[in-house]
Amino acid sequence: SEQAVSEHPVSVDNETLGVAIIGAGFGGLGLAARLRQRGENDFAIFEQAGDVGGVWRDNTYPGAACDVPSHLYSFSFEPNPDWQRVYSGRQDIHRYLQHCAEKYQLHSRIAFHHRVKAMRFCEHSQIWCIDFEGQPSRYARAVVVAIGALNIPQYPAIPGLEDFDGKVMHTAEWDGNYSLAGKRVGVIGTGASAIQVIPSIQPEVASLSVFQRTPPWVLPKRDGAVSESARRRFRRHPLAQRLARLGQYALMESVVPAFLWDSILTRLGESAGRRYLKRQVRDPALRAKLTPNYGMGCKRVLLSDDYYRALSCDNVQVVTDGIARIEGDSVVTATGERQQLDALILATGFKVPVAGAPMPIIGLGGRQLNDDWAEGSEAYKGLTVSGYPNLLYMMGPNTGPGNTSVVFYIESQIRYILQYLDQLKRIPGKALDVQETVQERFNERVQRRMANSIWTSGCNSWYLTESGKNTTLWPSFSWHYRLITRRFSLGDYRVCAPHSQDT
Ligand code: N01
Repeated sequence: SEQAVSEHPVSVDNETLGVAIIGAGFGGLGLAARLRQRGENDFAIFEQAGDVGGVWRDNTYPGAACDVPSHLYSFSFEPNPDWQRVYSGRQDIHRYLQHCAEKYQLHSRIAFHHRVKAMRFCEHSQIWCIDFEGQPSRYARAVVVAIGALNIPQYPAIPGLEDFDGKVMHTAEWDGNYSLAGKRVGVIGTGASAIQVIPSIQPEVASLSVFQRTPPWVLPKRDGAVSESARRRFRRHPLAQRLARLGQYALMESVVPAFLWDSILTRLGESAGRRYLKRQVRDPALRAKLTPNYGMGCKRVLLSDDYYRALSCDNVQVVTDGIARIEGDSVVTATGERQQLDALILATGFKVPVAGAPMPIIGLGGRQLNDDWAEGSEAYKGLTVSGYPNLLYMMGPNTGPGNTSVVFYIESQIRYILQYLDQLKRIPGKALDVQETVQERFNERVQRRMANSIWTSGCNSWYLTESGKNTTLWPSFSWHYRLITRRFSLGDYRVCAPHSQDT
């Protein structure tokens, strides 16, 4: 609430940061590294945890990995010739981010264990006041919210879940001290996290019940180790690595038309998915259960070399009847069937991203971002929101990639933010607020493009708000996003001068 934020007007002094970056994941570290490259020090990162890495620090479930190829899932300004696998595991990505923090000497600029409680823009001084849980408030001219899109676990509303007589773990809150060996385990969900955890735990558990509500589209991942000779080549010839990155980019970007327009490409993708399922699953009854019933791409297309194989194992059963409730140590399905379990894994995803900020953010005239975004979040180019001067979002509304690398988008945003910050230096004491009409026109164009896409074709995905609006994905090619964020235009913004009275 507004009371949570310090009410006193603050003045610009030496204690006021040029930029406060919230979050030390890919976005926050990337921006900070680029600031460092430019010799700038007037920034700090506030991180709620005790380490860098964001989702790659937090999602420690067995099998956690990235379904975007490694060379593409890294900063273009910090290539890593030593990636061990075509698709990296969580730990390798986490180590890469730790390496970036060290190389760019970011630790001295990171305040760990700083969880933001609330933020308020002070019109009197044109600076942001940031309140933390149990830490003194800090002030900054600009705030970059780089908290990631998928960070709050979604617990399913299943009657009796809280009283389950066994171990319950969400994939994003894994308990590494709990052993699943020899246990009767249930997994709820069949999304991107589930298809990674299921094959990883299947060999060690006594039995595995997979509760599937919607069968996903799955294509082969074609993962594998990167040979030592390839790594040597990448080390010696940076151009070879750049070409590998470009190849991976082109491959991923080539699927975008299938999502934007219902086309022959979509049909080809679906038939590849069905052929893969047929090759992997011999049992026709199981195959029928696993056949998707919606257009490919409407939910995230999943890549796996071992998911179907794991589901075909003797100790696994796929339950499709729907979960009615949980009683004692049993999951009871809609048909009354009971599955007795020792442990229940919730691979049920995250709260709809950017549907609201996880903390109160108070802008001009006391308006709250959560109120403004109640019907679905909106920003200009996913980055700035009218009424919240000098607040910048990374991976904000409608900038999620459907099936390519988030890092490409992050780098586009970094470029824009750096230009924004340069502009701020030219108007000391003032702030920039994106014009409402500019933001509105931009979002009308986004939603017009979205209307023809596979994402609004009727399936129920986390991409959509309750009213069916897609406020998460970018409805075009990623190079298009790079193009529109290439140049910062002052004409899109209103310059705000300090008020004599704070409102
Ligand atoms: O979550 P999800 P996720 N009863 O929301 C089911 C990123 N990611 O953690 O489809 C029964 O996709 C739900 O069923 P349905 C990536 O962006 C990236 O897997 O709604 N089932 C679904 O099957 C991804 O998109 C990587 O019918 C219930 C599942 O739970 C995002 O994270 C790896 C239920 C949730 O799937 C989220 O993926 C992993 C209920 N009450 C994740 N409630 C990379 O490799 C939900 N479900 C980069």
